[in-house]
Amino acid sequence: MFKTDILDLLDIEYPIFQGGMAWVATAELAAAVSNAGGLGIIGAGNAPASFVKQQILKAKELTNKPFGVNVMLMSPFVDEVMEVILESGVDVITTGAGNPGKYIHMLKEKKIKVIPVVPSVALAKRMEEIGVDAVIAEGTESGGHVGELTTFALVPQVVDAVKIPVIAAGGIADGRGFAAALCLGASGVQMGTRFVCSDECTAHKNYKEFIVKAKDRDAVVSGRTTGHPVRSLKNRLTREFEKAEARGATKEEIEKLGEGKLKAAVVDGDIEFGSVMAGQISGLINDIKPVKKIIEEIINDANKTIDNLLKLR
Ligand code: TUI
Repeated sequence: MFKTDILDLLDIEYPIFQGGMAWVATAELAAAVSNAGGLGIIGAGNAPASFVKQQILKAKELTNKPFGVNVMLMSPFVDEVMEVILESGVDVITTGAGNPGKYIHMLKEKKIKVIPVVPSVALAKRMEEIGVDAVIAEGTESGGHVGELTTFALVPQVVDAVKIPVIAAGGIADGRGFAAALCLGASGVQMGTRFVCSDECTAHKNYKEFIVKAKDRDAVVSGRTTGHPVRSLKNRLTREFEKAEARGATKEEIEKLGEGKLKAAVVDGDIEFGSVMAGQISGLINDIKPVKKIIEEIINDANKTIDNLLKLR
């Protein structure tokens, strides 16, 4: 069922990736997703290499299935994190917030699969040229650091531009979104926000409940003037960003406002002044449940969606 090319490539059961979200995507969440047949991914974010190493070791204790690590390329520790990944026998890495070009050669040498997130056709083509295994085309609906194009526009354009598998991300949280992504030519999906609202996710209860309460227009973008726009749920922090940008604050001032705020939200549960990064699909997410149930429901609902679609012919 839904036997796309990435199942054999990654030795997984369902073409569903869990986004490698900084602070949120810990070994516990990644292992739960991999154990349920998807691809769990540890989020390295801005964490030091020693923390990433611990997380990899913990995930190996919790699952025998393949899992990945997301490397956030703007991290000050990116070189050390890559070293840890090369040493510790991770199956696959995804990358975000930049171009992983300079690391490809050493990763390929160790047979580690590389799947970068791309926000554009141009970057997808460049990544294919340097030999990555697949790309994740992430639309601006997603949470966290975002590009400009929507998933609906980006995915089919990337699919037509490259021969490698394309994973769709941004705005997907249920079986309809999964089926739609396959219709656009994707080989699978990556979901972040949906997996935040799982029992196994170690993020603070306040963070999960804030997503459950969110409505369609609550996930807003801040920091466009810095060149690193970030989508998070409206709160006092996003209003501070708005005010700072309106008065023409410098890039440095705006970046300073955001420092440490993701951790404050995820770990300490400060949903008022913290950065509650989440996607536009937050309004669709109304419950917190086991990872296994999330994945099973998506596969069952996608089947129903496609059956209903065929009845229209
Ligand atoms: O990376 C993400 N999402 C993230 S990273 C993050 S941590 C952070 N915190 C504060 C400020 C900024 C980041 C939170 N969420 N998603 C994948 C993603 N990658 N989205 C967009 C991109 C991207 C953007 C530009 C990938 C490549 C790129 O290319 C630059 C180039 O060199 O061409």
